[in-house]
Amino acid sequence: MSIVENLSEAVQKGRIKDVLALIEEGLGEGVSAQEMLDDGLLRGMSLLGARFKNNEVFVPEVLIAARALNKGTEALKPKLIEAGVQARGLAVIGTVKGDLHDIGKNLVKLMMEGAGFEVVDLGVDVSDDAFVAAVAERKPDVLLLSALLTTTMRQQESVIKAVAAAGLRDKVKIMVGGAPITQGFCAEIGADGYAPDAASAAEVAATFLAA
Ligand code: B1M
Repeated sequence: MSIVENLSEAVQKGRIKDVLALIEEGLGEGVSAQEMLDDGLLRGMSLLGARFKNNEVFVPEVLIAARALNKGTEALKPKLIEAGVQARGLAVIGTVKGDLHDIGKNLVKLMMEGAGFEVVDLGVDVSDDAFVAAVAERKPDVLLLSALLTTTMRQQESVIKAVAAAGLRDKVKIMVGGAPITQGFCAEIGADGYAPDAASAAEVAATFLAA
C-alpha cells in the first residue's frame, strides 16, 4: 500500500503514532502535504463516515479516528501554511450551538491562517451570545459559522439574527459552511458567503477584504 493509503487506514483505526510516523515518512519522500491531507487523512475519515452511517462502527471509534485526524492535521500544518504570510484580516470562527463537530472547522481555520488571516477560534457548541460578544469585542472582518447537522444548521440563521439584533450586522461579513449547507441556504438565511470546503472558504473570505 502507498503512504497515503496507509494514512487512510491509520486514521480509520485511530492510530496516532502511525499517522505521525507516516506523515514524517511521506514528507521525507516528497509526498505533498495536501495529498496526505486529502487522499490520506480526509479519505480515511470519509470511509469511516460511511461505515458510521451503516452502523458498522460507533461514536467511540469515530472519536478516536477524529483525534488521530486532528493530530495529523497539526503535524501537516507548517507545510500547509505558507511561511511568512502577513496577517491581512481578522476572523472569528466557531461551530454553532448544539453541534460538536470540529474537524471541518479546524481545517477552515487552518486554510484561513494560510491565507493570512488571524483567526479567533471559539470552539464548538458556541452560543449566539458568545458569537455576538466576540464580534463586539474583537471586531473581526469575517465571522465563520460551521454546522454539520441538519438539526443545527438553522442555528446559523439564529446567530445572524442575534448579530443583527445587537446592531452589528453591517460591521462584519458572515460566512456559513458545513456538510448540509448550500449556496441556497446561505442566501435564504441572509449570510454573506458560503463555501463548500476549507480552501474555498479562505478564498471567499479574502474577497471580502479586497472589496
Ligand atoms: Co457526526 N454526524 N454525529 N460525529 N459525524 C455526521 C455529520 C453524519 C453525516 C454521519 C452520518 O450519519 N452519516 C451525521 C449527520 C446527519 C445529519 O444531520 N443529516 C452525524 C450524526 C448524526 C452525529 C450524532 C447525532 C451521532 C449520535 O450521537 N447518534 C452526533 C452529534 C453530536 C453533536 O454534534 N451534538 C455525532 C457525533 C460525532 C462525533 C463526536 C463522534 C464525531 C465528531 C468529532 C469531531 O468533530 N471532533 C463525528 C464525526 C467525525 C462525523 C463524520 C463521520 C465526519 C465529519 C467530519 O469531520 N468530516 C460525519 C459523516 C461524514 O461527514 N462522512 C458525521 C471531515 C470534515 C473535514 O468535513 O466537517 O464536512 P466537514 O468539513 C468540510 C466542509 O463541510 C467545509 O469544509 C470542511 C473541509 O473541507 N466546512 C466549511 C465545514 N465548516 C465550514 C465552514 C465554512 C466553510 C466551509 O465557512 C464558515
